[in-house]
Amino acid sequence: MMPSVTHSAGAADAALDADVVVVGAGFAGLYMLYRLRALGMRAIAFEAADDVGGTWYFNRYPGCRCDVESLMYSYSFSEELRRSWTWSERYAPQAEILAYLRHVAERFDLRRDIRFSTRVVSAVYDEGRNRWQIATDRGEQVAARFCVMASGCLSVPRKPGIPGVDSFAGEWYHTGQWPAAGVDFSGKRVGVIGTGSTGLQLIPQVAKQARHLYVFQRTPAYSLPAKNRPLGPGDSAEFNAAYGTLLETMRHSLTGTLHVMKDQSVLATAPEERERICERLWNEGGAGLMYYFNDIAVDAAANEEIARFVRRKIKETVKDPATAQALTPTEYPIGTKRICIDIDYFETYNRDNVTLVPLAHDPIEKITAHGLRTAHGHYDLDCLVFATGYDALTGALLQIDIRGAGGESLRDKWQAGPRTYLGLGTAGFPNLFLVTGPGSPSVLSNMVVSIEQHVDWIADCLKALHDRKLNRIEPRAEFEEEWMNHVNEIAGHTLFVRAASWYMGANIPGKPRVFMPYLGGVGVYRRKCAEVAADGYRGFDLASVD
Ligand code: NA7
Repeated sequence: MMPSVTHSAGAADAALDADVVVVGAGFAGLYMLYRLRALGMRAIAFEAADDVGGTWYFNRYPGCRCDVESLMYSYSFSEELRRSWTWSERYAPQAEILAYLRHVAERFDLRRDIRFSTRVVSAVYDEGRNRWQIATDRGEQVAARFCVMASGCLSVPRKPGIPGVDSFAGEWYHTGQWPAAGVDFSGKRVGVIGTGSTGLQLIPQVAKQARHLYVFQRTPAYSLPAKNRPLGPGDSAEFNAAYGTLLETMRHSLTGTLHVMKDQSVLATAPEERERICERLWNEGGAGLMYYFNDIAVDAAANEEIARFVRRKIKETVKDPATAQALTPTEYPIGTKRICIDIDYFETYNRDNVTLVPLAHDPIEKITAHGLRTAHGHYDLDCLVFATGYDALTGALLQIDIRGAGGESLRDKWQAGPRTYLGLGTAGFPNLFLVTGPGSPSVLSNMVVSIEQHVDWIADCLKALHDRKLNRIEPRAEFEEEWMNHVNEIAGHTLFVRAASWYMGANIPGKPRVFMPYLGGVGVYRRKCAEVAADGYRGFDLASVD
């Protein structure tokens, strides 16, 4: 049975019915649609943008690229697809990743099941009919047996509540909602607020254009060089030749990549040997340095050794000693805020047209019509860029009014932080699936590998329900409780909980501070999910109602 939903939009065809509603048409939503179609289920996806791509649609800021290597950051589900696409660089730029996702949508004819420029505003579980009632901002209503949230972990941009934030009279942009037409900064005085992964990618590019660039830095970032380079036919051929083995390695690794942690401690390694390893990994580029030794994430002294190595590199790169000092992170362990991977970030501060404004001793007082005032002065600006991040992991879910059995709202249930079973579902919300939800490895992993694992699990689960003539699945509260304890216990053994990161919700005032992703590793997690499924979906209540 093929989907019968057409591509027309609007309130005219209200009260559509589908087996599954998918929210979002990025990497997760597209693959979910593909799997649902193969199962013969009627699926309809809603996407706020006017095309596919999700995160890669909205994040068009200069310098935006993936910080996982392109060859690993690709779907694995279709060999034909893999052979039909060639990445041009080690770390693909945003435009190329978006083109890849468009290629996927076209190749598998997925667009016909997607309603674009349509935002889901509520999802209400109707207990009597055992259906989700989905409402959109265009007035559509769809009733569906199942609802899959493929709405992204980093898809709700956050503009900070700085006094006067809306009074700026010049042009302003958030990196997560970049204009499709691009922005020309030539001849402009530009201010960038934010030095996370995004700021570090953006700053070198803006510096090349702007008359003057002021970087307003609250917390300095640890960053490793990408050592980006063009990929030649030989790179893909080599990867493809070993693909089966490489894929298995990624799927069973800690992070869903080819970084395989050694059984080697930083502290048990002689200093000269350690230096040699760090130097080699630094020169190879990418995140390898973070995943070689086995104690960086758990032992403060081990972590400090690696942090010191990176600090020394900053000092060697940045010519002005005061700027180098201000760019050097010291207040949190390396890797506990997301490690950045950059191209010429620190080098950018050697340019005459770039000024670092460290906010530690000169905090922002307010944004004015003409720029930005700190405690010590006013910076006149033509453009202001917010690289200030996202309401991560829960933002996209909680901006939808989701109501489960008995009308309970997800916002209420998650008031003290998200609670899930395996990051795949949450008790009290039957037939609702989360792709890379909180409590799963999600943002601590190669998202494409994690997305495929989740989508496969969900699709297999839907098939199992169908085969057993069941139509209702819901996580059991006690299993959710146990899973959350496990997630918290693992996080508590690491240094991650020592940093005020968006992993902890610390970037959003008032957001509960709980460590949201699962730190047990992609491979371990995959095995646990597979065991749960093999054990008849242990921890879920299954039923047939109606
Ligand atoms: P992040 O990692 O949340 O970084 C946001 C940056 O903005 C960070 O440096 C913040 O400083 C800074 N920020 C936020 N609010 C303010 C205010 N009010 N004043 C000054 N500075 C502020 O977001 P990114 O977009 O860089 O990266 C998100 C993920 O997207 C990334 O990890 C990849 O996975 C893709 P703070 O550190 O909070 O002091």
